[in-house]
Amino acid sequence: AVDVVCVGESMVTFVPSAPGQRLADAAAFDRGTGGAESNVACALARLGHAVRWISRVGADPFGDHLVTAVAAAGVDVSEVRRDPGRPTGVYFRTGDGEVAYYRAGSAATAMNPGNVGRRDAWAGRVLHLSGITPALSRGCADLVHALTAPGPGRPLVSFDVNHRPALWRSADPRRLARLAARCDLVLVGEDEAAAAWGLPDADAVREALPGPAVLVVKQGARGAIAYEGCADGVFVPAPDTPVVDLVGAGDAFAAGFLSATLRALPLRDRLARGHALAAAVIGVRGDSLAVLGDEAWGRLRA
Ligand code: KDG
Repeated sequence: AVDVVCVGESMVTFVPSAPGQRLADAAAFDRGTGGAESNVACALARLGHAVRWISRVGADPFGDHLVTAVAAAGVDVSEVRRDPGRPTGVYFRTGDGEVAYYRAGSAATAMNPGNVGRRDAWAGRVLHLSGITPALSRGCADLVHALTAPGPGRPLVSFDVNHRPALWRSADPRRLARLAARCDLVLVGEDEAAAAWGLPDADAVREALPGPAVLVVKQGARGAIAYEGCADGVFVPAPDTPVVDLVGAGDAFAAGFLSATLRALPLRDRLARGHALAAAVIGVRGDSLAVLGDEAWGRLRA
């Protein structure tokens, strides 16, 4: 039985080998793997859950690398399709927000409701999606719409808003709020909610999104507030942790929160698990926790 299905694009990532360099100046890059949903999938698998990642990658060496890397974390990649006609997406980033995507027309942008079926995407206890996917193409937006529609057998649908301004450009980010409203668990940063929707704080986000059974509003280094049902928000502070690279913190948080959700832990513990995973990814370079060894994972599983 599958616990969690994650659907979304993954990319090979390149970060300047010399920290602090701008993309325009860097001559050497370290390769890694990125992609919000596969980051979540890998972390959940390393925490001991049965996870499937559904996506499309090119029939190219970067596609080989992604499939191998995600499978190595213990994720079921049997539903990842290889597209000989489109490349695998790649992206370059620094540690402080500079991003250059090369993903337009990538294999994953060809996902749509015709090639990713509900039967497969709804096969787990949880389906995890993010707001990156609807920004990739019309087909991807239709897919997220189809997978978040009500219907018999729909699992708990988790949605990380992941507003990426570089992908939305002129598109209206309120579309993200409409998609989030259809989901059962929504994760969003307070800064994202302000930038995308003009909402000033966590309570305003809950007012604007009363539907999801659970809403988590992350407040960066301060902590996170979660709302469940019509109860007041519960705040859990984040641990004080040295920052090496913030990218991937949201994905790790989502994985920790989802893992604790699968274990039916109380809300406070779900938030604490989210923080613990986020702290682990913040302490290492790269988008994911792929570099953590077995011992570190053993501690995170405990
Ligand atoms: O959360 C980290 C992701 O944003 C990163 O791995 C790349 O998925 C990505 C994206 O589209 O920005």
